[in-house]
Amino acid sequence: MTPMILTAAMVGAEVTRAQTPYLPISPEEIAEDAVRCRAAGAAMVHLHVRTPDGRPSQSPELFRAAIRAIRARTDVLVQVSTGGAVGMTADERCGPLTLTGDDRPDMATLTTGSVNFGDEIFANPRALVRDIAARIKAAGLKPELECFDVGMVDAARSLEGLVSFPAHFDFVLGVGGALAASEEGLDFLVRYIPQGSTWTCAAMGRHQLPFVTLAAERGGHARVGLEDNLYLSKGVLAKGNFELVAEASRRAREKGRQPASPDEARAILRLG
Ligand code: KMH
Ligand code: ZN
Repeated sequence: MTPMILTAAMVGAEVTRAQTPYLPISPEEIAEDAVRCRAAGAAMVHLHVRTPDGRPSQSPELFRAAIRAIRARTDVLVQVSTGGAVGMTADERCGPLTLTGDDRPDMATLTTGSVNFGDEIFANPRALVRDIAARIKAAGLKPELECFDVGMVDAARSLEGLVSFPAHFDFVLGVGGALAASEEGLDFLVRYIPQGSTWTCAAMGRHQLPFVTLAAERGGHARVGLEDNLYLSKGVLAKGNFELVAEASRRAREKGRQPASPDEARAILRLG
């Protein structure tokens, strides 16, 4: 069976220290948790960064500091967010794509359409999506196509030329106002993406860990972490991203899937 790529969405843009004291914010905290995530079975981290006082930022300098701190201690792959936080401009969102040389990320996310995001709107008009897709391509990176709803798969297909197919998708399920986290929804999406594409599943909140099991059974990959879920079990905060990765690894193995190493993830995702 194909090894299962576990991605740790470690920081996000929305979670606060008031919600969980275990959210890593400084480069050192992010690196420390990343080392533990790698030991627990993560092949990749999905990275957002924060200012020292915890505000979301897409500053290249802050990304550089976090990426250097991570790479000084572990070989985990680094996938940067181009989603940032609701309301950011395209230039802000693309900050981490400007990093080059040893600071260049391994991958970048690309959300392919606009979507309700709780009570806010995560705005991704088509021109903006094409702009970010072009910048990801120019940076020589492979995008992870983030689909919060079914139509976003169609929107992704329309990026032919800016995105190579078969591609890699991330099904983001259970965001308030978007596609719910349901087994039927997942099954539909798996059938619906272009043949030969790879996929990962990021389910929100209490759905996060059960969807690792569903993804493992279906030959997919999974994303866990504090960006999407704070709890290891009902009422029990995860004491770091690594605890969620460890539980995801256990679930993967239970279904006969070994957590992929970064090298295996590179090969599965056909990263350059
Ligand atoms: N923070 C969300 C508004 C991504 O990382 O590419 C967008 C997001 C998507 O997290
Ligand atoms: Zn994100």
